[in-house]
Amino acid sequence: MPSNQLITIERHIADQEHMHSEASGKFSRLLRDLMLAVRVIQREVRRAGLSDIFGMAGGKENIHGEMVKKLDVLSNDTIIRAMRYGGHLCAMASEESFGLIPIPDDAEKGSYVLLFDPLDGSSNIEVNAPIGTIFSVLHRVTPDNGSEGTMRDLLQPGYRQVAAGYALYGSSTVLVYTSGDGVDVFTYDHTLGEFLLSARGLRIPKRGRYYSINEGNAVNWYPGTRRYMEHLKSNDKASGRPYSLRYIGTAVADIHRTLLHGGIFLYPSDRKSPNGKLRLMYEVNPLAMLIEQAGGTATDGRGRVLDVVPTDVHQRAPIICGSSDDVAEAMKFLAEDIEAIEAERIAK
Ligand code: P6P
Repeated sequence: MPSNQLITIERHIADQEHMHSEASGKFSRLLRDLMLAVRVIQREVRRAGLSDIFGMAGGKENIHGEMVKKLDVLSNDTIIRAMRYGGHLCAMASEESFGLIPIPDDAEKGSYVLLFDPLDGSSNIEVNAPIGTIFSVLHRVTPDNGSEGTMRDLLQPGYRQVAAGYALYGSSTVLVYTSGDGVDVFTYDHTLGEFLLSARGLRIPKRGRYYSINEGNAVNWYPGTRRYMEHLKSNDKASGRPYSLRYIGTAVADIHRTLLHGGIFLYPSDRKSPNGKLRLMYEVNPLAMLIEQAGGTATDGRGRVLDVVPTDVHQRAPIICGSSDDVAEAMKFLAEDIEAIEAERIAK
């Protein structure tokens, strides 16, 4: 619900500190430092058209072989620089970095790990479409004794996240965040340089009227996905069909609309991408935590996606998420795909 109070995100995080008894303020300082990085990124995103920051970062490729744009590199470096000496992290991982990002030898190692996609939707940079930053915070599982973090601290299932959120650089810059006690929305006030609380306890509608999927992948869809899409596009006034298609191609933007207006977002398993396209640790898990905290559902087509036990920090995961009634209906169709996927796997 809208908030008419004047509360900055720092104040809000400090107020929520009681949620993390072991935090001793470190949790708040972690988020405070992350918000500084987001402010810097949003400044550069807003200036991107002015300074020569478009184009490729000297033709660099990221670990997925994708040409990396300068803003990706800058965003990645900004977060690392803002976080590595804060004393609250023992390790990081990013879409733009190969493996574990260590905390420097001369820096204090803390109790948390941070996983992030520094600039989600970078293919939309040049066309001025919304892009975003996604983050996920976990408590370390190795001894909290000031030692370096390990891959074990990073590779935890999504239900163990202690906080998750995203910044969406759209017509305004919003930050959507949860630390397990519901979803709160903050809007950036450029005149103050502050994120101000704009909605508290965001709840996703039980059902929506939008579906969000890349229809260009239809040729690769399994039968259940195809039948579900035909169902959504057929006439049935009583259930509000046909739904409208909305697909921006930036997960943060498509999920933000789904959170506010309801409906369903899908990047499912298909014959070309058996594990979907989105990355589990720093895209799917944080977005799924927000959807669930807002009262929605997030599945990988088999079960709760937050229950998936990761084996690689860059692994992909199918995601079907949004309004609980819409996802429940989708699963009636997609259940058929599980058999088709299994049959094709055995046949190979
Ligand atoms: P496609 C952006 O590159 C991204 O990782 C997500 O933000 C977005 O949802 C997806 O890829 C779009 O992928 O295949 O539809 O272009």
